[in-house]
Amino acid sequence: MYSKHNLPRKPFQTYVFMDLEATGLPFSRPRIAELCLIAVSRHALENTEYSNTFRSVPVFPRVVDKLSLCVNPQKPFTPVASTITGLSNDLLNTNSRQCFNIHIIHMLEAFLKRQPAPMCFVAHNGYNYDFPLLKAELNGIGFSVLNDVYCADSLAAMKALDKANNHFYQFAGQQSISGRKTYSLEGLYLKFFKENPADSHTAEGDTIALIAIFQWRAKDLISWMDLNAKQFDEIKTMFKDPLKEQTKL
Ligand code: DCM
Ligand code: MG
Ligand code: MG
Repeated sequence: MYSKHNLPRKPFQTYVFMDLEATGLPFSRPRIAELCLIAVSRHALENTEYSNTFRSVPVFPRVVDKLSLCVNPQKPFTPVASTITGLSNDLLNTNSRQCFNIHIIHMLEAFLKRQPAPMCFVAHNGYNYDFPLLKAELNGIGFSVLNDVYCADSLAAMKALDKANNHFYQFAGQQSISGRKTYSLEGLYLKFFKENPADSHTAEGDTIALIAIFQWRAKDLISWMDLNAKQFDEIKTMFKDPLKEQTKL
């Protein structure tokens, strides 16, 4: 557990769960259309409660801070992205959403300043999608760092824990037709709780589902992230110059 300057770091005090919706997959150089952050204390995660029902979804922490925003992506959605998210350029324009701008930075900074440090962003597939995409948007308006924030990918964590423990943890979700195990958010949720998560592919719905699957193995995931989280500074941007992507709509 080391900080940027290779000094020992305290265990994370806050986990900031995050999900982004955007105009498409990485090859399409997507732009953010919705962002949700839910900050939960280490204490709440370590003391996860369950209602009595067998295989029930863990009780959602009572004390959290939430930030959920819709953003005008200034780029056309791919048809698939629009269908799964329920968002479209028309809908965001009709509701006069602003683009990813300085006000988002101010909100992010203020939101993070209220959380006890050190803190860690957690996103599912975050190393391949959410963190590099957030980085691209921040770079696009001239910000490269979020000071002293770490980040960890829950999908990478679950794969690593499964591998290290000879699949004892069995994080892998439903078997797909091909027989391959999937670590998708929906697959894991369905496997753990025998029901579908609510509001899939909305930023808040996916963030809430992520918190539930994290709570299911909170102790192991907290330990893994304490050891393996990366500095947000270390994350490579998904692409350069998102503003070049701007399309007249
Ligand atoms: N996405 C996509 N096509 C898919 C899955 C996702 O274009 N089959 C894009 C649009 C989503 C974003 O990735 O807004 C984030 O995915 P998720 O909703 O799983 O967080
Ligand atoms: Mg996601
Ligand atoms: Mg999502």
